[in-house]
Amino acid sequence: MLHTNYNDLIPNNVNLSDDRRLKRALESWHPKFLEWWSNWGPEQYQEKEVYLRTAVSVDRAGWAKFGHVRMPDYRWGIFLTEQNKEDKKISFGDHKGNSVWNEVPGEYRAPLRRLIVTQGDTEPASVEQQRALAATAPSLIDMRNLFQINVEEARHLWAMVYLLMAHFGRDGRDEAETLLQRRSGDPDKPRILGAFNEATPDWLSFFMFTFFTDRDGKYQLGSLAESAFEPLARTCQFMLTEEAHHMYVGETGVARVIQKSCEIMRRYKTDNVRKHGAIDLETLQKYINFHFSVSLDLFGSERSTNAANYFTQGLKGRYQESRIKDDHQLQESLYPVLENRSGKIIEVQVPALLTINEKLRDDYVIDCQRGVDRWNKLIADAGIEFKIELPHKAFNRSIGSFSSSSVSPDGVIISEESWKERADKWLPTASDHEFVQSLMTQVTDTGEYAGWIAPPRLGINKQGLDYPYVVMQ
Ligand code: BYC
Repeated sequence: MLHTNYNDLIPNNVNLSDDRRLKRALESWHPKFLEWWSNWGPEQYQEKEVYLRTAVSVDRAGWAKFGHVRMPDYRWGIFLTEQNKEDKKISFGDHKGNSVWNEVPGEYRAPLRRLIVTQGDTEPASVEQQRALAATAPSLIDMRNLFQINVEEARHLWAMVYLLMAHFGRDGRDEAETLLQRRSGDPDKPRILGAFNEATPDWLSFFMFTFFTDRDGKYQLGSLAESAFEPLARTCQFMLTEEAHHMYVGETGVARVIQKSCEIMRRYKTDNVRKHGAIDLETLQKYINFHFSVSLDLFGSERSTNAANYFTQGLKGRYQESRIKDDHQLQESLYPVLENRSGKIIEVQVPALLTINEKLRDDYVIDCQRGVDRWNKLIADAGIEFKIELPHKAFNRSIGSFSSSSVSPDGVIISEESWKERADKWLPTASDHEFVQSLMTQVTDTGEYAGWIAPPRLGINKQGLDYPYVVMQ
């Protein structure tokens, strides 16, 4: 047994020091977590000092403490957003108006466990997907951002493991072990959701992943933050504060790729930026098509009785449930979904209760579009005629109504042959991947950047761009 002072090691606001059973469970999980981190977390650089943000409390002063730290010494804490309402009420579903639950109701044990495990599984999965990227980091600040995201995803794993161990007894402890055993992309023990078994082979994919897939995280966590099971709601609220930085890394990362491409197009008066070591906007569009469609799948089917049950049971709400102006029970209302009817995409009205996944997906699409608009503004400001577009919701889907239809990015159902002929124009090909990979060389001099990406506008925590974000000696 490892003798560690857990009160010091795990910053928390859950009275860990008073809960001997939970402490014991975490004590036996902790070395397994560290073993997973050393085998499946970031490759190399574990001994380097990295300028990281650590949460040591949930208040303004404590949730973002910056300093240099070796990643294995990172303090993975357990935090729930403070509860400031005395008698908080459930805001949706059959139990609307009743007090929220601090313990798991027996009848909802299985679905709650499933939701927490599905959420928990994505966190280590993304760390596994990104583990080789530091070797091709385009700058020290990018390498640092990668590591920041990795340690925080691991903290999110801790957050879910805490819920499992504190509220699900023996089953929860077993699930916590299994979360360390599944592996992204492993055909024998894959991660639960599709996108988390895809490779993240290069930095363009990484920026796309953090823009599109982390944004699914924002919407899923936002829905779980509405849960009647208060420990889950408060845990997810706190996770959302960290998630914002991940999406910022994605959005600014893609913006810097665009900026570089536009600079080169203008400087050399050419569209052939590849010749000059930059990524062309057509390739960027293909990456967007891929990552957007794979992330849309993460919301589940358009019609889902699982989601309807989660909603009526009060386990998972809609995004910002309390701001929606309706009865929050959805017994009568309808919601539009798309369907393939005899080779045409048509809109049908479906009982809203069945379309909870679709509503969340629609909220997500609006949010993605805002980021795309900002990217397009950069292109327009550079005087270049090119418009990035999100593909149609039905394009390249593996889950839901369109999983067996071939659909073009502009939303036309096409034959399978036509799809095969044209897919290379829409999705990254092996040769696109090869080209992007050919640009991936590591740059570790402070304040220097790889040729395919512009410098960021700002450093981290008001530090300069030439700050030693990772100490390389
Ligand atoms: N891949 O009724 P349906 C994040 C299954 S990301 C594989 O539509 P449901 C992060 C489904 O399980 C946020 N299988 O599904 C981001 C079901 O199986 P059964 C992660 C899929 O339950 C970046 C069947 O298909 N959090 O945090 O309504 C870095 C029927 O489907 C998929 C959550 O996802 C798929 N994509 O919805 C790090 C929140 N989709 O019952 C982290 C928790 C569906 O036939 N999860 N299936 O065996 C959920 O709320 C729900 O599980 C889902 C699925 C929304 C994912």
